[in-house]
Amino acid sequence: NIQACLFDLDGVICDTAKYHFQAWKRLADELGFVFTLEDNERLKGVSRRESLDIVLEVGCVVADEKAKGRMAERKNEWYVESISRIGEEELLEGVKPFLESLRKAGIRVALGSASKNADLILDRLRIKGYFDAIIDGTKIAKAKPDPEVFLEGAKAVGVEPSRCIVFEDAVAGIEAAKNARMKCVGVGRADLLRAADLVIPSFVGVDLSLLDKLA
Ligand code: B16
Ligand code: MG
Repeated sequence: NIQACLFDLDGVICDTAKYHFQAWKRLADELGFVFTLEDNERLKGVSRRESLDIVLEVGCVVADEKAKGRMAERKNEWYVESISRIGEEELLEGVKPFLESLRKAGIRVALGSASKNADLILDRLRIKGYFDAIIDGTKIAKAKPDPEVFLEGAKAVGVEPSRCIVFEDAVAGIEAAKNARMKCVGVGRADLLRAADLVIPSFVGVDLSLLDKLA
């Protein structure tokens, strides 16, 4: 039986990708090259520093470590500025009722995100109280597809990996769940998330019966 659900943040609970995009685009504008929404797809689920390397590659910009550190910091300041203003309305549809039903059923809930801003985002969305554990970019050393973030989540809520379901929108995240020997529900397009055990387009209408399908 499933005893815990582990959630990715960006793309699963909230669409923060658009704010990441605005901030990376602002950096690209300053550096004098074009950064498109399509380029931004490559950053989903990827850590901040790895994202910067991809952005600089798009612009064919070469920079030393010190300069890169400053760029990542400025991008983050702009990003934090936008997410500091978000509210409950940015919660993706269906997420809150599903979190509520998990709580009522006594299923443990954890966050497993690459973001170092996860705490702030959960605060702004007013859903922190639904999480028994928050494992984010400040607590892990190895990025997805390494299973660390989800294994730590399972450990924090005291549940065996085989009894956990991961909800993920990124291919690397699904791989991380599989590497952790957990069940995985892809959130998004079935043609892109083939490695998941099951794919849902969104949480609209999703209830506890989903857990039985994967048990
Ligand atoms: P930060 P997730 C990821 O969140 C985003 O998908 C990715 O685009 C971002 O670069 C990464 O967090 C790091 O975020 O700059 O806030 O530390 O999908 O793992 O919840
Ligand atoms: Mg994600």
